[in-house]
Amino acid sequence: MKIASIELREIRLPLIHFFETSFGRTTERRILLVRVVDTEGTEGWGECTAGEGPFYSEEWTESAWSVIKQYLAPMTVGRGVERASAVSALMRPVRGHRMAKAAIETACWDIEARRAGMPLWQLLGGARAEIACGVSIGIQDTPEALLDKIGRELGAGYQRIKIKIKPGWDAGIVERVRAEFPGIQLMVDANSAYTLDDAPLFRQMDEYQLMMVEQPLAYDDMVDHARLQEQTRTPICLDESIRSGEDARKAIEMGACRIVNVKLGRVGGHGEAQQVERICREKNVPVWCGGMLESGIGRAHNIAMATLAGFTLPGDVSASARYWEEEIIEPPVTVSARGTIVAPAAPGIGFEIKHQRIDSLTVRKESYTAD
Ligand code: OSB
Ligand code: MG
Repeated sequence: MKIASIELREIRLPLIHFFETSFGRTTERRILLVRVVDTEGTEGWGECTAGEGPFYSEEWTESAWSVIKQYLAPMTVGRGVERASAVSALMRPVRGHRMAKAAIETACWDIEARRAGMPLWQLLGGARAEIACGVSIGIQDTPEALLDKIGRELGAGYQRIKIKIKPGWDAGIVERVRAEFPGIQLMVDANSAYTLDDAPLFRQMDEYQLMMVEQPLAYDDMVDHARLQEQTRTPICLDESIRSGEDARKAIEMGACRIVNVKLGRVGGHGEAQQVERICREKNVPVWCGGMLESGIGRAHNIAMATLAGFTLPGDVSASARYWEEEIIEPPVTVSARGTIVAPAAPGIGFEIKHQRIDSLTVRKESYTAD
């Protein structure tokens, strides 16, 4: 395929409920969408998963906008590649900025799948047509509100519950959740809110039969995570710290984690996500698909990725209706009563793009074409 143009736009999408992590509260998403068109007129869509501020990682909406505009679009527009898997190499001179790169790379995978007339999940090598779903529940105003939310998500069929923790909203909360819901698959995500000095807290957490503790320590650390894992029974899962297949290999070899959360944006796209999945599978480390409060386009890419064989644990990809009044894709993502999402059978990401809805949410838009 040869890339004829890249259209970059920002949409604003208010969340139905605020989402709070240890690094802050989000009420409205600022999402960058990328539409790539090849020289034969096939279009593909990708979503940049950068946050509204540089708090989950260094990347944020504005950094992604400028690096796409000034570097990534000029490096890719007008270039031809055999396969979507070769697009990352075109952007290799730019260090980091993986979420910005993934927006373009994933759109090219959508194009390749549409041109092949096959669903993206099959093109990626997916091993199953149905993925297992959990939910990620943010920090709430009161413990009662959290217990109420958990009850409702379990009632909807979700297979596992993840709750966000931070200092002051951790062991006491987990104890209450366990008392109320003794048998459920439960895990916590700290988003880097602790240090090794908090090891006693995590030893206390060992009492609550958690499936895993996600990213307790620094976002760029592996060494201290390995030390913490030596002192605790509950598996550590790394999110922020894993940016590539190589990171996954090193983290596993040094004992920094026993489970890996894979996010397309954080690793730079489908090609690198396949590497992470393969390396973890070869080392018998389970992986699952994380979420970044994506709109339907990012959600559709997540569904495709999560069909790969190594994704053996329920992920954070859940129904569109948990986030948005109205989706930007048709149909919206829905979850079955058994807590699963069925991967679509249509070509590409497998959902229709609601162009008018997207236009009405757009606050800025720019196009890049070969000159
Ligand atoms: O750490 O997994 C995370 C959302 C934003 C930033 C980081 C994370 C999350 C989530 C939400 O946990 C998952 C989702 O529902 O999309
Ligand atoms: Mg996380």
